[in-house]
Amino acid sequence: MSLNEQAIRSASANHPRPHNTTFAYGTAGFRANADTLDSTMFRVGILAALRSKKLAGQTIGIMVTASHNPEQDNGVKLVDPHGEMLHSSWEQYATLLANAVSDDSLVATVRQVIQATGVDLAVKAKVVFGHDTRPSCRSLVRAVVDGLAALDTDQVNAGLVTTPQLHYLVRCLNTEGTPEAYGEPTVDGYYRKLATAYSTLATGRHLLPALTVDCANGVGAPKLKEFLKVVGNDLLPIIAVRDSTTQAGHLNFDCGADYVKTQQRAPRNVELVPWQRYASFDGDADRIVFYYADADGVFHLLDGDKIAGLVAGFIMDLVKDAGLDDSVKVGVVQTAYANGASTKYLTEGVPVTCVPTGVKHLHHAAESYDVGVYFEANGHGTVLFSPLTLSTISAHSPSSPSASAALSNLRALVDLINQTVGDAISDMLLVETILLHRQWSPAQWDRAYSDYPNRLVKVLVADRTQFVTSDAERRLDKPEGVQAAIDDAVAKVDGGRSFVRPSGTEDCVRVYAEAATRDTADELANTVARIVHDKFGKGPQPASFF
Ligand code: 16G
Ligand code: MG
Repeated sequence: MSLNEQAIRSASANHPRPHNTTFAYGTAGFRANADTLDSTMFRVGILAALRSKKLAGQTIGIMVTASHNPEQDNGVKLVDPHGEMLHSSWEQYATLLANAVSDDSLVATVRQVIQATGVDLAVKAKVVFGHDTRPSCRSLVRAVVDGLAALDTDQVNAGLVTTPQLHYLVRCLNTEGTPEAYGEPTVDGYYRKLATAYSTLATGRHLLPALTVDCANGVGAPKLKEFLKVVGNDLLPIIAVRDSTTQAGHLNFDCGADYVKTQQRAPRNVELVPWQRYASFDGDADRIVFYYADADGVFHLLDGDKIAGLVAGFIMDLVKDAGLDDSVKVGVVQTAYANGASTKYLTEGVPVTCVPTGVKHLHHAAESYDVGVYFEANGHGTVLFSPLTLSTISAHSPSSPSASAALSNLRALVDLINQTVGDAISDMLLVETILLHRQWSPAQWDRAYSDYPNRLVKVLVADRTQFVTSDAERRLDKPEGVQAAIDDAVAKVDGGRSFVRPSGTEDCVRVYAEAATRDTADELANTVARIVHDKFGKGPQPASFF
């Protein structure tokens, strides 16, 4: 079969590329102001079709979302057959296609990709796509569909879904009818799988007070409500707030996981009742953080690091109680943003790996453990069970009634966790399950360790590509000399740690600092930010970077 160049060219004419814009496939796909993205969406449709053809017609996923970004932005993430992020070797092709300057050069670039990757055009492509609640999704999804049609692709429209639901669908569609079948490939199937697992784990336990969930005014709101109808309120008392998806400008505005984590405070106008549990999703519901206030009204964050500690401890206990601790080992994967106190706490009980920022890195590293718990501090994460571990868990025969109870809980946990990607709804159920089993208040969960004071700041630089890191982003190799200056600054501070890395989603460099006290952490962040800004900064240097 040959390439239908004419189909591509004429469809491309309806999706002209904006001038003077360069697109780059970043940490999690393309992300930009929605007005600039029509041509990119069209081309992503083409790329997904090519990727599917390359992988023998397996289903590829496309999610139109800009996650926690402001409402006027949009973006797109590509999902590989197992439900994981697009393989990094194909990111360059995404970037090439997005930047082809004319309809003709787009056709030439498609040819180039086909040649470089050995795509067989005779294979029928299959793609499933979905979108979040942004008003711009409607027309951008149409552009995706045009791209898919130009390569005569079989399409499944998943409609309005959370990002992790789309990942789940991809994996289900590709494993349906095989021994690895992941679940029924529908959103209802997703709800039923999670609800059944949660009911197994929660039934008969003494209920905790209701959890208040801030849905970031995004897709998590309707999807959480759909799920609650399936699971029923008796087992899972939840109060949803910031659940408006129809009012313009509300998405992620002064609420949501990113706001709560970076501002270290509750969503605006959400009054925290002391000692009650709260959680925030982000705009596409693939992240979650928890928090509470103490009797003095002081805000306490339970972020991805705290979730990782809670989850790893619980799974290790279940594995031990089930009599599997000789054959199933738990490991944790973090990034340099993990609070030093969490790393110290975890290392006392489990192996801990540090990898560069971005889910693809964490996911990959977690695959090397029997049970790999991975979480970014920002609340994105999940748990992976290796294929061997899954068969060990399903074949094991317990030696006592208590081992048997632990084993059935472990089996239900495998189904409760969305193993394709971090999932706010699934992670929420996981945390709720553990708190229910432990009968813990958020303050009891928080007791494991106290975070070191820390500060994250942005520095605007002329060219962030000058910044090259190593050692899982904890050291700067380039520009030369900067790392030595950072080392000097860190050495002067009690308990100091600091690193600098270029953002993969915004045009800036990020500086992280932590130290023994609030003041010294803040001071260290400013000192290191000044080191960067003095030589490479753009615009006037602020008196303080936060
Ligand atoms: C993206 C990543 C997230 C990471 C963040 C870092 C995925 C699905 N998402 O949102 O994991 O924490 O980028 O952003 O990989 P930064 O590079 O701007 O600091
Ligand atoms: Mg997100």
